[in-house]
Amino acid sequence: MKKNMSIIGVPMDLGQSRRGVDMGPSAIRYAGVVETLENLNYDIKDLGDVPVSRPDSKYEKQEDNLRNLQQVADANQKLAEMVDKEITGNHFPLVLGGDHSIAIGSLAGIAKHYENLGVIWYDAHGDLNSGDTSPSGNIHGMPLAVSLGIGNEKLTNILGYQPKIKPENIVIIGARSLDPGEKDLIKESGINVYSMHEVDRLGMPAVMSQAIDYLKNRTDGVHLSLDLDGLDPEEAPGVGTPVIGGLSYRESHLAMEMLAESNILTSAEFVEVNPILDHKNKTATVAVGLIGSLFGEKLK
Ligand code: Z70
Ligand code: MN
Ligand code: MN
Ligand code: MN
Repeated sequence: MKKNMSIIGVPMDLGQSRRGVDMGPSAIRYAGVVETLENLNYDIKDLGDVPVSRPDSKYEKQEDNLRNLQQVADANQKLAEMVDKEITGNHFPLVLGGDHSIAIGSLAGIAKHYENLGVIWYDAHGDLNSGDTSPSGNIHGMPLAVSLGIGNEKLTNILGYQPKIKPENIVIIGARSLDPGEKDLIKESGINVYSMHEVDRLGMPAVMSQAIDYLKNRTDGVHLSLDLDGLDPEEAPGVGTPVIGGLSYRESHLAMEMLAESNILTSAEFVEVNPILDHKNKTATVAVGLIGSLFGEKLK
C-alpha cells in the first residue's frame, strides 16, 4: 500500500542574517528527496514552495528585537494553513527549509490535530529565545519558545491558538550551544535535553530508545524538527551556524532508523541547509540520506 506524503518547501532566510538558506528546498530536491521517497513506496505530492516576501530594508529588526517579524509571521501563517490542510487530507507533511523559524508555522499547522503533540528537536541549539533573551534578534533562534507560547503574539498566535506544545513533551537532542535565557527556560519548564554530554555518555542507541519510550507513553503524535547544524560541521558544512563537536552522520542515521522502527512519527521537517556555504551539495545529500532512513530505507 502506498503511503501519502506531501512535501512543502519554505525558502525562508529572514529568520537569521546569512543569505543562501532560502535555497535549501531546491538543494534538497536536487539531492533526490522525491525519488528516494518514491523508491520507498511513498505517494509523493510536492506542493512546491510557500511564498516568502523580501525584507523591506536590509534584515531590519522590527518590534521586540525581532528581525523581519512581519515577513516571518506572514510566511509561517501560509505554511501553517498548508500543513493543516495536508494533515486533514491524511497526508504526512514533510517540510523543507529554509531557516528554523519555519518550525513556527509547521507546529501551528500540526499541533491543532493532536491533544499532546511530542516534538524531537534535533539541533545544536535550543531555539528557546524570545526577543527579550535573544543575543541576535534572529527568529530562527526562537521557534521552540514561540511554540510554547513565549514571545510576540504575531508569532505565538498563528492559527489563533496557543501554546502549540507542552514543555514536557519536548526532547532536544544534540544541544551544545545554549544562551543563558535558554538554560533558565529549560530548568524551569521541564523540557527534556540530551545534550552532546548525554549523547557521549549514554550513546545514541540509549538516547533514542529513552526518547522514543518516553514520547510513546505520553503523546499522540510526534514531530521531528531536524536542524542540520545538529550534525558535526565536518559532515554537514552547509549550515549558517556551525558548532563543532556535533552528532555524526552515523549517529544521526541510526537515530532516524530507530525512529522509523518505532513508528511514532507523524510529521517532520529538515531545516537550515545553506547551499552557498556547502561543498558540492553535501549537506542536502546528508539530509536526503537521513530522510531515506527515517522513512524506512533498510540495508536488508
Ligand atoms: C542563538 C540565537 C540558532 C539555529 C542558530 C543561535 C540560534 N542561540 N539557531 N542556528 N538554527 O541567536 O538565538
Ligand atoms: Mn494523495
Ligand atoms: Mn535550530
Ligand atoms: Mn541550530
